[in-house]
Amino acid sequence: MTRFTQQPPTLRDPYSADPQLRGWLDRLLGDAGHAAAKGRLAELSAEVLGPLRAAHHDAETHPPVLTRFDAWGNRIERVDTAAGWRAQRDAAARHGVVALPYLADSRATWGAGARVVQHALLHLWGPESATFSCPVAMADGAAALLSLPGAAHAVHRDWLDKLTSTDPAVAVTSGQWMTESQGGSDIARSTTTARRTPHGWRLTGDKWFCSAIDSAMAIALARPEGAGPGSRNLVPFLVPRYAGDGVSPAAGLQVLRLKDKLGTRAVPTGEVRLDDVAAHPVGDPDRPGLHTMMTLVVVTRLHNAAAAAGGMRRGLEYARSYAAERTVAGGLLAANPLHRATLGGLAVDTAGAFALAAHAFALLGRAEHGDAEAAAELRLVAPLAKLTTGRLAPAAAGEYLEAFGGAGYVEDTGIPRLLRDAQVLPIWEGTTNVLSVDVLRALTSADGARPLLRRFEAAADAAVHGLPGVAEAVVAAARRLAADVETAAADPRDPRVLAGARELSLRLGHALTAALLLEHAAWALDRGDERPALLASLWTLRQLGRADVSAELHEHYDELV
Ligand code: UCC
Ligand code: FAD
Repeated sequence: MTRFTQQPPTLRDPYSADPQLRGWLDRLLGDAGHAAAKGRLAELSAEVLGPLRAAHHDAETHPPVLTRFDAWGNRIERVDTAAGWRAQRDAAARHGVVALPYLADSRATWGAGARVVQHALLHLWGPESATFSCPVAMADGAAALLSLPGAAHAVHRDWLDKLTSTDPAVAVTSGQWMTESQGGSDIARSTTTARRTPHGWRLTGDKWFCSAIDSAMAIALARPEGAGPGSRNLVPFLVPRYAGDGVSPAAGLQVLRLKDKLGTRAVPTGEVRLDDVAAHPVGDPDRPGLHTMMTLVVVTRLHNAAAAAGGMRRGLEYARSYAAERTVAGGLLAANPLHRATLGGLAVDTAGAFALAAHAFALLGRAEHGDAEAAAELRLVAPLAKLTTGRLAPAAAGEYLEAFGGAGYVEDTGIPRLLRDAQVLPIWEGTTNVLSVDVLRALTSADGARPLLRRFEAAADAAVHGLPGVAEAVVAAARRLAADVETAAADPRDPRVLAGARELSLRLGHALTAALLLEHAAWALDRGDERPALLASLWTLRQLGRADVSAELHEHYDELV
């Protein structure tokens, strides 16, 4: 009897096999800038294919374990993680995934573009990181926060140096403790308090979701005693997680439980009790404000978009590989028009998610380098990128599973993880609805939608090179959006406006994506590269024109997938 076997999907080198990534790096960094990054990207890519894939598998199959007490009844609160998780920690430091934008030599080489290079690293590594990309995101956010002028204390500097170290023996990651059981979206309800003592500040309260609880520090929101209610009176505090020995928990800190989660299973996410735990305010505690904390949150939301786009890219790659081997109805799946159209559509969505994430990181770099226009655009692009990619990723992941048939539902193929891990992306770092309300907030701020509306106009011009109907779809969508944005900005608290916030935000996100893809396509056409124009046209027709482009997706499968 012959044993029945199926060919497992293989992975090509994620850097050299991703023309969109390479094209965007050429444009955003210039040829010389991209050339300067190639060595780093190729090195990480090679590691992703080998040791990091193995480490990823190890960490996923050996979830973290919390031991609260030793055999003698002493409280130890030890979190044991897999060797693979620790290998990811080591790799994140060595490859500078957090550090890159903060290093003097990368700033000298790429300037604001260091954030673009960082995004490329995340894109390559994230899907094989066992979600170590989560503590990386929070460490980056904490580093951005500690880089603010208001965080100039020696304690801040010391932690910033560790967060941005490329030496695995020195580098640390951070947690981000915002959520409390009574409200994760509604941070205003936070009850954790901060008390000033002769020996410094002390925090007391319960934090309900604390991811990467093995990290050396966290940034926790707390309300200084005597401060008023509401989110405006919360202050970010730096909390060292461990005592001086680096092993025992900080005095007063308990990890009550690890969450049993649908996905992100390698990440230890704890429920934490703080009872007079030593902490250092970031910024002036007498002048509280959530806006300081939002420096961190904007960074982590961008990482979320990067994770969505990276995960979608990897799902596509696996599905492409499987389709090239699997036979149905007397031929290869990759030759079947309907399957080709299905994967072609996913390739277009993947390209859109990448464009949003890449653009957001480019803006972040420019904003951090003092570009006020970029900062104004980022205010709107950050929630749009997070919420739009956060909805695309689980939808795509569901399709990737289906593309494997039954094998996609079988745990040890590794495929179900794509869906489980994608499903967190629209929840943490602010749900789709909460970010849609944030979009309304941003639309009423100083520059409002102006930067986006300008992009839509430029896109309409660029679209004339695309497939028939593309320019018309952009112009019509832009006109409708301009009117709807004006209505929303006039009275963002009107229940009818609030009810439509999600729909409006997603339409804005899709139109922004079309604009970004078209902008890139126009640049690429000048260099004789027609693939980006195909992607941009298909995205625009599908998302803005609501057209059925199945025949084109089938026809152009080899270019798209
Ligand atoms: O989930 C989490 C970590 C997960 C693990 C890490 C994953 C990383 C990605 C990995 C990839 C693999 S941490 C928890 C995340 N939680 C949230 O994001 C909270 C969601 N809720 C919101 O976003 C809400 O919109 C709030 C809490 C930010 C605001 O609600 P309020 O209370 O209604 O706030 P207000 O009154 O509208 O605004 C209060 C202040 C104002 O500033 P001031 O006081 O100067 O007037 C606002 O302008 O906050 C300012 N503000 C902002 N500033 C509010 N939103 C923003 C913003 N987006 N940017 C700048
Ligand atoms: P709620 O706020 O109760 O939301 C319930 C529903 O109400 C949602 O559908 C939401 O969209 C909707 N809703 C809420 N407000 C509005 C509104 N104004 N308008 C319209 N609809 C609204 N948090 C941390 O601080 N640190 C962490 O490290 C962390 N790690 C996490 C890890 C995982 C795996 C998960 C799943 C969550 C993590 N979180 C963390 C918590 C996460 O940020 C929150 O769960 C999230 O922000 C939602 O808050 P909530 O759970 O209180 O839901």
